[in-house]
Amino acid sequence: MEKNTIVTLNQFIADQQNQFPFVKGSLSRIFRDIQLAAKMINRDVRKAGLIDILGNFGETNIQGEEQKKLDVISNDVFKRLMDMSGDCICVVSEEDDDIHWCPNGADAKYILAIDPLDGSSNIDVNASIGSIFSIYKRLSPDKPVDNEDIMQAGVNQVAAGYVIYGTATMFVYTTGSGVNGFTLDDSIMEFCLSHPEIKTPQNGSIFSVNEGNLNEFHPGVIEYVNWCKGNNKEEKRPYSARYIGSLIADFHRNLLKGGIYLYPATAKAPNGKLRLLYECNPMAFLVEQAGGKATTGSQRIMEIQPENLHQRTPLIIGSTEMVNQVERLLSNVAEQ
Ligand code: AHM
Ligand code: MG
Repeated sequence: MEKNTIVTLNQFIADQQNQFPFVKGSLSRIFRDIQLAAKMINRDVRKAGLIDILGNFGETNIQGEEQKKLDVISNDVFKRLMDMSGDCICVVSEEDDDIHWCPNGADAKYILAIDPLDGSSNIDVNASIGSIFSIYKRLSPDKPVDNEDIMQAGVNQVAAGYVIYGTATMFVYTTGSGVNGFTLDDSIMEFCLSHPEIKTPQNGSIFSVNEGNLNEFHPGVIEYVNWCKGNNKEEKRPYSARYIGSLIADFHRNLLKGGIYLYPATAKAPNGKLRLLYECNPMAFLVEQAGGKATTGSQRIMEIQPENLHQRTPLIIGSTEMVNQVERLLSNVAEQ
């Protein structure tokens, strides 16, 4: 990117259409709508403290978790925009029990999976949160869409990305040809290319994990966390621990600086906490496109065949060499 050149997300997508014809048509319109959703959620997040939309909505979602008002608002924004355009057949959301069928989308090609507002425990304390999206194509235009279309493995994602509402708001996405990041210039309300062709370092010195659960982890993960804290000047250990409890914020930092994020299985939660469709697959697609790696510890995240909408999976994601090291320790312990 030449210095002083301003490339908006819309311009970037228009240019991509020439390079990658599949981005044309309804996919680019879905991007336009996600961008609009991001701006609307950004507006609400920024003024949440002023207009009494912080706090709990008073209901629980399918996972039995309390919903925040902003969770509900963000979920509605995405679905409303998709309903209006008719470019998606349906939306599956972390916040909804069932599939949301878009009234104008019966003949559409795409399926949208969203976590409309991830890390919502951070809303009330003004820490970074994010929206996550992932797009799949229906398997055949000749048959009605069914579970097979909606529950495809992550390797079939057509696009994925996130919006981080941090000190600045950023839109980071991939369509399978690298990862690009755009920062919202709120004086003109446009996402402008700020992080072209993001590549994550192959190794890093940051580890992000909820250490409060350490005693419940697999012995291989415990060994890895202790290894991160061990002393070795050449290997830049001890590593720095950085964990805010907001996947997008932890992931985004590690993506740019090099590092690893772990939400492993615990004794109480043998499949971990994070959801395959809404959180793990999109982040796995992004990290792989940036040169990193995402695994359960024994399987590539994007190769998991989903069996239900709200399925959870352990997630170990980040710089390739760091993820490899965890996999090595896990398999060593398994062999003993
Ligand atoms: P959420 O989708 O209900 O917000 O939960 C997902 C979040 C992630 O953003 C974050 O990394 C993780 O849960 C934190 O969980 P914990 O508080 O158990 O460490
Ligand atoms: Mg979430």
